[in-house]
Amino acid sequence: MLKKSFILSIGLGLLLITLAAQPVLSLVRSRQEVSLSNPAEEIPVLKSAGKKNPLPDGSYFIWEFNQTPKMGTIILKLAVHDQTGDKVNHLQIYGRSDMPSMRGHHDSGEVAFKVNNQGAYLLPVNIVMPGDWEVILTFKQGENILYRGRILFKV
Ligand SMILES: [Cu+2]
Repeated sequence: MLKKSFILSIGLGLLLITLAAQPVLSLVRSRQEVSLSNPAEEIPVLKSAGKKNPLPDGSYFIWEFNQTPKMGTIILKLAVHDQTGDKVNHLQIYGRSDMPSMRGHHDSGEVAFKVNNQGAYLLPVNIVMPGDWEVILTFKQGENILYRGRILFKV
């Protein structure tokens, strides 16, 4: 009789420990998810120059440089097309250039592309050192970030 209630109380104790551990486990899990969404490594690498890069709403954009990247100022050019292929320029697009191997040393900060009279988005990129470079693109509609992607290239 005594043995039975002893086993019962152990069982109850284990149950309580399991229940108490639950909120801690879910807390740990949610913290990991938050920290994973931060690093720049998470931003997808875009398809190469001249190829269609899809946006979440079914439209797409194509990027290219005005010349083979070299020391000095080169121009990054984007063409955004809607689902039917027409050129559009209602989005705000920002570019941020830097060298991934020495992040922060040549960081341009977020710079807005300017739309020219042919509806193309243009951004000057200053190449100050040979090596691997990136431009991180951010597409915004109002305050909402629609899309982020990065261009990798070598000088
Ligand atoms: Cu550098």
